[in-house]
Amino acid sequence: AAGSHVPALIIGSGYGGSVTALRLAQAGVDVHLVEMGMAWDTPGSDGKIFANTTKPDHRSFWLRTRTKQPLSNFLGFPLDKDVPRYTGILDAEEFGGITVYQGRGVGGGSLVNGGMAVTPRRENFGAVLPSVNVDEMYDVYYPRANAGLGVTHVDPAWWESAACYQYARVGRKHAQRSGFPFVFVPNVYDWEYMKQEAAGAVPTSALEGEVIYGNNHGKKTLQKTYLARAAATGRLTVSPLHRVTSVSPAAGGGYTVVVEQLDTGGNTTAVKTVTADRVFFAAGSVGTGKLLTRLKATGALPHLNNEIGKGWGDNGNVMCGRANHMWDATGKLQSAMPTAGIDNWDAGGAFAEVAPLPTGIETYASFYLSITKNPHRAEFTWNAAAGRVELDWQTAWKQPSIDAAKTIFDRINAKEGTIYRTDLFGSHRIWGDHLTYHPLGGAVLGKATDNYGRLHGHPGLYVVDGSLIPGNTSVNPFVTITALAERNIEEIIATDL
Ligand code: FAE
Repeated sequence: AAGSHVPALIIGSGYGGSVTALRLAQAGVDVHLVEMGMAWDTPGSDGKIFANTTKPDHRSFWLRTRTKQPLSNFLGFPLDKDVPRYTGILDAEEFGGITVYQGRGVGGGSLVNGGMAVTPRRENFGAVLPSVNVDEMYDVYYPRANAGLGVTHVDPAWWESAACYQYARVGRKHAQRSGFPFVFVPNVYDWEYMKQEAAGAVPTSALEGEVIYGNNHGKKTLQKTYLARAAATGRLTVSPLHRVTSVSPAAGGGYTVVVEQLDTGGNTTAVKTVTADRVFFAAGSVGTGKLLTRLKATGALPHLNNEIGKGWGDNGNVMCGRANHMWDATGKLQSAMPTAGIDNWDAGGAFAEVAPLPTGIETYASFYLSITKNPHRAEFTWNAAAGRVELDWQTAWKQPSIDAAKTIFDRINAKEGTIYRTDLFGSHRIWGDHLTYHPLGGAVLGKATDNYGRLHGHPGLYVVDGSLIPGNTSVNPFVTITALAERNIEEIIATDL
């Protein structure tokens, strides 16, 4: 409603926003959470909330008329198809040199991600967030984040014999035969549920290939963890299908926040104004980076500093597949939740997740998403003539990531006598170097903000999401985003409220 006033408004409901909502609510603050995506709490006509990975429909993509699947081809055939334009769950946001995949809805990226919940190796943390106390992170905030997210390890005995992890066991064999450290990776999926799936006792989700368009069962998304606990305080109000378009200082103190209400076709049906004492930017690296860049450039928030929009990176993401011999079948049943990685970070600058390729048929393929030590950093800038924010990432900047990934897969291919797959990304390409799942940076901690996420120049504005992290986390990012949000909000509650 026009003219309403809230003590705390949070923009976006991913990891940073959900942690902030819970801790503020527990501290007695009434919280208003504004999320541009849908609530994802109501089944469609098929009885399911989320669409299957192999059968994308209107629910799958954010305001597109044609799917843009990360794996665009299979056996040389294009997979994309027309779908009705809808406020679907996965946004394939295109910039000049990169497509950035992001979750849209209450729960942010937790709705679409693989659930891999990885804490970086302690000795690598200094390069991730150099101004943050390492002991505090590993003694207090990483444990708190892992507990809050419900992170657990797969039962190794079950894993060794489960048909759905044959692909991961082949991945381990090949990694170890080439001398690479193979590591188990924790996840937020409910392993007991997955065992029941495998036993045929419950409706399948991970074992049905569900992941990037949402999981109907089994995955502990933020809806089931942080946001459920925040709601239970009675102090949380959530507005789905509401998009923040402006934040500016209010005459009587605090900030005026302009919010557009959307329908499921993406049309604006109402424009609302709210005054908030404090505003927390949790729109994700791209959402927060774009919003702050525009608000600074257009004079809405004139005192933001020149670090706004900078330090953006892709966490060095690059994908590839390998073609195995016939005796190394990876299984026609593949759990969509990865459990394992190949750690060649020290020697080659790459940490490769052994990823599923849940097609429902035997592919003899091993598929990997590598996180690599890529030094390139891009910047968001305001294009006034076009009225949009641009990102100057260049496709060629993925070359260091390809080189790093090759330190693992060239060696495995040489050892096994195998080759790369060229049928997954179109045009006979080996490398999926056109995308990232892990956008990071844009309002970097200690640069655009102080050491706890307070934006310079405008008291009462905070950044709490992945845009604080300067471009790389050395592993999958959401545990680090969560732990950093836990650290920062504790300080902000103690000092600012
Ligand atoms: P995020 O979760 O993106 O939340 C931001 C929210 O803000 C979204 O819900 C937006 O809709 C909303 N929003 C944006 N702009 C506005 C606005 N103007 N007004 C209102 N709302 C707005 O941010 N990471 C891992 O650690 N492990 C994995 O296994 C993994 N797999 C992934 C797989 C896929 C396919 C994808 C896309 C990502 C994956 N990630 C994974 C990355 C992870 O999900 C991501 O780093 C976090 O979700 C980022 O958290 P933030 O809180 O920064």
